[in-house]
Amino acid sequence: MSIENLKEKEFLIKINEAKTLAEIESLKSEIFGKNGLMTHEFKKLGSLPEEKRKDFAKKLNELKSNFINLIDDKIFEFENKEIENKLKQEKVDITLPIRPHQRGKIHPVSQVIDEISSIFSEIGFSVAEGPDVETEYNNFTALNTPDHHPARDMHDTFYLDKNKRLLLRTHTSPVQIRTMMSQKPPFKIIVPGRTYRCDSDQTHAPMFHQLEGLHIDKNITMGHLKGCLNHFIKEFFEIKNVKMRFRPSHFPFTEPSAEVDIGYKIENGRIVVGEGDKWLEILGCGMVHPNVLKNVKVNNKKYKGFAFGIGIDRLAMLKYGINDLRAFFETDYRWLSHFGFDPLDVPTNYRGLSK
Ligand code: 2U9
Repeated sequence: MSIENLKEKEFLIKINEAKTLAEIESLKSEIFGKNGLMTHEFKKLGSLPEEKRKDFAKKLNELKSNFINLIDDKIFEFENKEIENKLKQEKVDITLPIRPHQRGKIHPVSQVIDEISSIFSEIGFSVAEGPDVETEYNNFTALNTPDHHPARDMHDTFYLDKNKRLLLRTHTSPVQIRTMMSQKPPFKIIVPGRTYRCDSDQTHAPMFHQLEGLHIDKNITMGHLKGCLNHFIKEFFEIKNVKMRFRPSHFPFTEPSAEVDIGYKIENGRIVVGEGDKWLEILGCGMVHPNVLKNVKVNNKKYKGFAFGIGIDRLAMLKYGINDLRAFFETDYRWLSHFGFDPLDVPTNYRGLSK
């Protein structure tokens, strides 16, 4: 059976002969758009007598998937061509002479990671790192976030296989899991690194940076956590005092959990951190959940500890007055020469972090 109104053959030829992405997109809307031919035919289904409806629907669905496959193949072909052309045009001529007046700069995110590492290494933390591609066990299950836990959806995960066994880590926490599984307590580490969530707008990028901390030992309390974070914030913002508050919160991997706000005010159009009557959320933290310790075979009667997590990109924006997150990842040399740091000025606490 053929559906006359659909001009099947005519469209098949048109799709095959389309020369540009725009042409194929316009054909797609002619067929599937709000007033498209296919849409019209589907609307007819309701008014057909029952004996005809089944056949007609079958044929329509066959045609639909036929058209969709053809159109998608064409779109794929055009998009690939576009990328190939772009790559050809953007080819870098590596034989060009160097430009001696231009020097490389340290990206604000790297600068902030170096600054934070310097602060924490002074108080006994070491830096741990791990892979960006993780197992769902290390990223979720071990962190007291079992299958079907709502927090899994909230993380908008990039899964790498159909069975959802491999993924791009949604936080740096799997590194703490790896460390605790392969070494013996006590643990006192910070973990900076790239993290990924399927989320992108003005204030979110699909790849962003986190820094997490973990301190597990005998007799560690929430008091140690407060003291540690208070010290960190003062050192990082290079201020003597900081107004700070802990708000109760919830994370699957810590209990109790809290979010930390610091006081701020706006003075002459600039943000002043540490004082003022406004509050700014800067990190999340808590005491490591006993289930997490059990999962990594750490005796949770003998050992306890705290953990915290900070978004590095936002912290860099805050400290260095950068207001567009997207510029961070555009590799624009002009932006970097403005916001970047001298590679020879390695941040240390005694010399001053950013001066
Ligand atoms: C282990 C146990 C506990 C890490 C934590 C947070 C709270 C947190 C966010 C801050 C800003 C992520 O980048 S962000 O959106 N993180 O609020 N992170 S506690 O807790 C852990 C980690 C590892 C084994």
